[in-house]
Amino acid sequence: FLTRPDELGVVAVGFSGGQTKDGVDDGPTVLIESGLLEQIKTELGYKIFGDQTVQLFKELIPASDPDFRGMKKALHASAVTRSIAAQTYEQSSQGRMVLTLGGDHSIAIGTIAGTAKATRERLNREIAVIWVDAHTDINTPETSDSGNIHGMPVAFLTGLAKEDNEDYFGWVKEDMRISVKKIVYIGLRSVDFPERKILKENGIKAFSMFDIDRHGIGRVMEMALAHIGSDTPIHLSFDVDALDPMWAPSTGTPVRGGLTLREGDYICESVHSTGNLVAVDLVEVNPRLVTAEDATANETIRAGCSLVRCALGETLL
Ligand code: B3U
Ligand code: MN
Ligand code: MN
Repeated sequence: FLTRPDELGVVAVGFSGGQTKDGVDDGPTVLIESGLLEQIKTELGYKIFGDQTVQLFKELIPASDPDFRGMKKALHASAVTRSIAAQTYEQSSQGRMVLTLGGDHSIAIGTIAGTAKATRERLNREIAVIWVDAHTDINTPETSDSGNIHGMPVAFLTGLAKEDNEDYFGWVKEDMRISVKKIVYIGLRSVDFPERKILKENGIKAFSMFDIDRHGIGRVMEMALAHIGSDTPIHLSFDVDALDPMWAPSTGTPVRGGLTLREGDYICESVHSTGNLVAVDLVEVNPRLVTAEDATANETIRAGCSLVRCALGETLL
């Protein structure tokens, strides 16, 4: 294993400013209240480090935050993700696996920047990223229709979107970036036209729901891990909307035709079993978006907890 097998650094991020729906800032609170960290300690045997109280980053809200290059609330998102990067860097530098509970997916700018830099310094290695999502989140500020930053994290992390101003993600420097060659997408089914072009032009590896139907999740994971190469540190960034809304309805932008819970768990299990996992994000759980069938958001919370436990080795002990 590339990290200490019994230590976990936790970062709990109640941030919703990368999109426009309230409630995703409650995600980490409900995951923790449902007993996730307790299970990780008592059932999986990890010692937990880091600030386990949910951070809301209200103190980082600027007096004024006008659109910048079409991005909404970019000053705040930049400041929050910069703080998250410092925290994942700190945990990862200690050789700990890092678990970040979100929050919307914009926070991955911080989580991945931090682990990428720490892993370069600690192991002299570039990380690979497995991005499990219905969406590609690779819009640049210029290609984005919505201006929502949760649709842009991969562009900033790969340098496809660049900015000099440190107040607007200019703090993401070369040593925090990842290579387009080392990203693999799984679960895609809602990709904007300009994003398709970006994927093609950069030869980015992507397994859509079509590929999963065609080959099965087992073969897709074999191909995904083969693309990354063995012996490469892996950051798993899991957007709960990759799961079908049957399993995870409480999320901001549900898209039908997604992964079953077992397929999601299998992805997490197979990444865990490589021994190369260095960080996990679970994002976009929004307990305020409830349905007639699930007025409590319980299904989504249970699914989120299951994914995290699988990534931490529950089923493979
Ligand atoms: N691609 C669209 C929609 C979207 C991206 N991520 C989510 N939705 N969750 C956008 O806004 O960039
Ligand atoms: Mn996402
Ligand atoms: Mn998504």
